[in-house]
Amino acid sequence: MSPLHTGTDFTREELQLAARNHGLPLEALRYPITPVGLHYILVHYDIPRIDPAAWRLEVRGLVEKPLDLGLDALRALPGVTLPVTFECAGNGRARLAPRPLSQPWLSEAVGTAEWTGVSLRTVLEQAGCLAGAVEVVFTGCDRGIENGTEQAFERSLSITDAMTGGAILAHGMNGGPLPPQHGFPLRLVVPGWYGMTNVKWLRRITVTAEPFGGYQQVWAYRIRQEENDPGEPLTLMAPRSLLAPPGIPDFFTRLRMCPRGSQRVEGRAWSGRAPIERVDFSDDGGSSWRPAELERPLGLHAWRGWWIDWEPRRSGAHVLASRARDAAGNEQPLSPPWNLGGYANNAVERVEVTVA
Ligand SMILES: Nc1nc2c(c(=O)[nH]1)N[C@H]1C(S)=C(S)[C@@H](COP(=O)(O)O)O[C@H]1N2
Ligand SMILES: [Mo]
Repeated sequence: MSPLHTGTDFTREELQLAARNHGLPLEALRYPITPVGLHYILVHYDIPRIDPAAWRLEVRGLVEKPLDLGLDALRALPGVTLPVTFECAGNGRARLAPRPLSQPWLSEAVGTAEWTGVSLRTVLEQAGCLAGAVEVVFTGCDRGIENGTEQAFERSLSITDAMTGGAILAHGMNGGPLPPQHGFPLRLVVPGWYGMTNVKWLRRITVTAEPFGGYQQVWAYRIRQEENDPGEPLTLMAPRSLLAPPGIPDFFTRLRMCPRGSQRVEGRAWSGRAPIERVDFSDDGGSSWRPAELERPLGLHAWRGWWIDWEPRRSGAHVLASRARDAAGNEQPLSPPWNLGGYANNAVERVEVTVA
């Protein structure tokens, strides 16, 4: 498990990860579908270079008919295209104190793409799951070391979530092929779940009779308060909202400068648990709130646009914030929920601006 860090300084290893895994530049919240190069990226190990002509997806384990599918065979199956919002489970980690040492996201590990592929259910039905199947394990081509043990990046879903959760085996993103950093030639996309579920560079799908005990399933990506606590697995994304910071930034501090007078503040809100029902806006750091306007939903599993016409009442410093609530009554907390891995911090974000 990640060691904890109490200082406000960042370590060399955190800088190294932050330079590899970039976030969504927050001004890109203005696009409903995130342009490919602006979508956040999280890669645990190295981005593998894969020869599409030699690559096959293997379907193995408790199936009637093992499959070996090439890219052309997958593209020939009935296709689905769906806008899906991804958020890394570690988003907001760098705002926790003490801070778990890992990828130091502030709030930018989010993006929405239009994923094209084949329904996972179609492929599993072609293979035919046998009686006794309980889980489906997804194995990537990338390899690395966790806690001293070499492994592939692997995650599982219950057979029910795999068959009925609307998951896609995606070979396309925003109308083009998957770029290498997003999982070329094939990745899993599970609508509503935190990002780690969406295994990239898929190599094998294994139907199993036992729950999967791999590192990314039983050790990482669990909400726990202490080391020997087995914890609760991370699944569906908690509600969250962000705003595209208005005005212009100072180059180094990125503090914002805004004009006086009415201006439109816009942002996006999402939840993997239920549709977004309400977004409130504050210009006094969360002491008072006003409802924002909501755009028409993009899709059942994509973020929802919101906006408000904001007229600062005076010059000087203001702290802007937004707070989302979903139809199941889940609402963003005002302060971050702490856990050992630094996951699922969906606390209200505060953006300082100076009106001049
Ligand atoms: N094979 C593999 N799949 C992976 C990862 C990885 O490192 N290897 N990272 C996961 C994590 S933690 C996240 S948040 C998402 C990020 O997807 P993206 O980089 O396409 O935005 O991919 C997931 N799938
Ligand atoms: Mo992630």
